[in-house]
Formats: sequence, C-alpha cells, structure tokens
Amino acid sequence: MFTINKQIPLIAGLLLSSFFSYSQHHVKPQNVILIIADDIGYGDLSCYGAKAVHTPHIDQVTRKGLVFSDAHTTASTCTPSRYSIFTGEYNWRKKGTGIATGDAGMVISPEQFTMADMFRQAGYTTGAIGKWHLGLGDQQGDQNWNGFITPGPVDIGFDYSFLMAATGDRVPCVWVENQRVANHDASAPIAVSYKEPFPGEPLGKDRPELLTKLKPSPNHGHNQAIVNGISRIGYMKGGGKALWQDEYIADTIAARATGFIKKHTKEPFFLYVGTNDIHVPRYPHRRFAGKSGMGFRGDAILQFDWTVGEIIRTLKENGLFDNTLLVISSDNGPVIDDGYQDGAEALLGDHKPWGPLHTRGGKYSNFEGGTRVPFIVSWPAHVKSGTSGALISQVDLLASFAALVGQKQLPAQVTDSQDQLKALLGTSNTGRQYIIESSTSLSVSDGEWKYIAPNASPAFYELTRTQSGNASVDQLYHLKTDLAETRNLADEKPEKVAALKTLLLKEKEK
Ligand code: NG6
Ligand code: CA
Repeated sequence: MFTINKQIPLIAGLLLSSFFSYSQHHVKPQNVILIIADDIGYGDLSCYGAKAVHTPHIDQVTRKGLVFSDAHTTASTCTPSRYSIFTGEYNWRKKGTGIATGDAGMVISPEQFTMADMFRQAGYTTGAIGKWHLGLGDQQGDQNWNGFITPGPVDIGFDYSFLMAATGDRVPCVWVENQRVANHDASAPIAVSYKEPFPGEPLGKDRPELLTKLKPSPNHGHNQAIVNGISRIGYMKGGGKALWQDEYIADTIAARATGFIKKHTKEPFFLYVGTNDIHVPRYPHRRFAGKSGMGFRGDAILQFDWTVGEIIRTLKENGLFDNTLLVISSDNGPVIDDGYQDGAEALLGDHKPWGPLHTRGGKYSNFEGGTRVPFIVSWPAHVKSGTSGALISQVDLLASFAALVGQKQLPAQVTDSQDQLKALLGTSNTGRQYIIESSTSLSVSDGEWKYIAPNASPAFYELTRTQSGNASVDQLYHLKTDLAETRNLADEKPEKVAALKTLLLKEKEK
C-alpha cells in the first residue's frame, strides 16, 4: 500500500507532465499554408464587407476562421512586403528590397534565415508556388534561363519551388520549377534583358497591332517585350512552348498547389502560395469572364477566390483541412489602373477596394490603404471562428509560426518578428504595441494613432491615382476616429508626435 500511495503522486505527476509536454509539443498543425494574394485590397472580399463582388470560398473559410481587422504588411509593394514575411526583418533595414526586376538576383541571400528554414528545421517539407518576386540567381542579369539557376529557393529553405520569377507584367514569362525553366524549349533559347531590346523582337510601343489581349495604359510603360499578345516590362527573346498563357496562370498555380498537398498528405508540410491574382495584367480564364460585372479586375478576384476553394477542397478530400493552419492575406493594398487598359476604373461602380471603412491610399501609399490588408486564419481543430481587432504585422508570422511548431530559438538576424501566436490563434485580442509600415516614408501606428514621417515626394501619384500620404510636414492621424486619415492632428498633439517619433527612432537604431 505504502509503495502504491507513494507512487500515486508520481504517476499523477508523470501523467500531468506528459499531458503538458503533449500539449506543448503536439498541439501543432499537421500543415501550414500561407496564401498571399497580389494587390487584393482591404475591401475586395465579401468577408470584409464587399457587396459588389462575392467570394464564397473565402467566406466558407471564415465560417470556421478568424478575420482580422487591423493586420498589416510591412510595405505597400510586393518585394519589400514579401521580404519581411520570409525573413522576419523589416524591408527598410536592407538595401535592394525595392520592387525587383524580372532578372534580379536573390533579394534574400542564402546566408539569411527564413521562414522556410524554420519549418524545415521543425521537420516540415517546404514548398513555394506562384508569385515570387524576390529574385533568383546571384546578381541581376546573371541567370542561366536555359539551365540551372542558382542560388535559388532551395538555398533559403524551400524543398520544392514552382514560381514566376517576378510579376505577370515582367519578363521572363515562364515558370521556374526547382530553379529550371519548366517545359524548357531547346528550340527557343531564352534571353532576358532589362537594359536593351533584342534586335528583331517586336515591342509593344512599336507594334500596337500585335497587342491582341490587353493594351498598356498610356505613360505607364509596360510597352516592351510582347508575350501572348500582351506587352510587358523588360526585354525577352525565345521561350517557345515554355511561355505561360496568362489565362491559365491561376489554373497552373492551383494545380501545382493542390498537387503538392496530395503528394505530401502523410508528412507535415509548409506551403507558400503566391497568387498572380489580382496583379496586372489581369487576364483571368474565360470561365470567369463577366461573372463579377466589374470586368477583368473583379473577375480576377473571383479567380483568386476559386484558387482558395481548390486548396480547401483538396485539404478536405484528404482529411487535412481541420488540422491545417491556413493564413490568407495580401502583399499590399489595391490599385485600379496599374498599367493596362482593362476597364477596371470604368467598371468599378460602387465597389470600394480600400474597404468599407473608406481607408485612404492603396498600393504604393503611406496611408492605411497601402498596408492594411485582409488577413484570415483558419485551423478548425484549434481556432474558434470570429473576428479579431488585434494589431498584427505580417513580419510576425515567422516568430509566431516558430512558436507554433516549437522552434523556440531564432537567430538574432530575425530582428523584427514577434511571437504573436496568441493573437494569431485568437486567444488574445491584444497583438503588437505598435507596427512600422513603409512606403516612401516610414510610419508608426499603435492602432489608435498613426504618425507618418515627412518626405518630399508628391502627395498624389497621377499614374495610379494614388493618394500617397506624402507630405513635407509631420502627419498624425487618430485612426480610431479617422481611419481615412483626413485630419492631420500633428500641430494639436505635439506630445503624441514626439512619442511616436521616438518609437520610430528606437526601431531605426536597433
Ligand atoms: C511598378 C509597375 C506596376 C507593378 C509594380 C509592382 C510601372 C509604371 N508600374 O513599377 O505595374 O508591376 O511595379 O507591383 O512600371 S508589385 O505588386 O509586384 O509590387
Ligand atoms: Ca503586390
């Protein structure tokens, strides 16, 4: 009896400790999928209040998921924003993180620690599919598009990659699978240049009659190499059967993403899916034609929603949906005319891509419209459905995912990523104390107040019709009562300006 009695606390202790170690080490999702849309605005999805466009597949996710109202990118364009997601470091700390050309070298160097490295360490198979725009190879222009391109995603932690090097509107217009051009056509060797045209290759600016699918907007550029009846930024030669068809880009990305899921049903995986939707040139598949009533831009939103639906369906068919942590977000705010005459402006109607809250700005802007983005988390086994007002930044995904999968120690170079797992999983509504956003200026926001540092750039970008948030003076907005950032209170609240400036300075000195 004595021994048994003595053992009871021991057994109970063992049970308890194994329970706690179980909860610490086993409450992690089998898979993590990060879907980053391109240029989808805060108001472009029905779960964020859009009425004119319906995104039922994403609605289906939100019925069991968490919808964030105060989630941000670190920058208002793609390359810097994705740089921060993958490295956990603010883009503005590192040179060369601006919008990359299609022949840019790797923006993240192989020595850097990334989200993919972290997942790999935690035993997850890692994949990157779709839009990359973070450079390939060592330096600008040195890629061998007809052979092996190195360094590449494998050197920053991705076991598998199937990517468009930059954007739909930049050459080369080919898929790069595991650092080789997919379907490479030996009869049409590929050459790419961002300096000089290739003699004999037609250019959009000279041969408008060849632009059968979309025409560039005046003064935006996008009038260089012609591929598939659309002129692009940059010069390109060759490609042959490897060239992508714009109307199948979404189908290709969805097929690769669902293929990756089906191939890895038995092991944990991390999958990054960067959609091309709804970046320009918007040329969705004809099955979406006219379905939104808003032309190509609206139809591309439906195509994005369909892509999410394909991923969900595949997860469900393979019994993976409940135990997959899925994050859906965007890389920057919305833009209407970003370089092609696709009717987006004329057909917009009452739709407000910036959101039901009339957020000002959009892609390229320092205002909230540039960086406040849709952000949805789904993990039905552990995350309750609802909404969250927690202030979060995409730069926090790395440390939060690391906490999720038990990778406690992150290298010091992961300067800016905070463990916001509780906010991400909806067990806390607090989030960050403040976030830093970047465009032409740096801004700091604590969720209630936002400060934008002065700069000399124009207040309005004529080409994209963007209110840029640039001003030669300090700007201070009370977001809680003025989300549209219309009343600059800097003169009335000098102490608040000083406090936020101090935060910014502290961050810069880190
Ligand atoms: C801009 C392009 C724009 C788009 C953007 C990158 C011009 C005038 N505009 O420079 O069309 O490609 O770069 O978009 O060239 S992003 O979403 O990938 O950041
Ligand atoms: Ca973008």
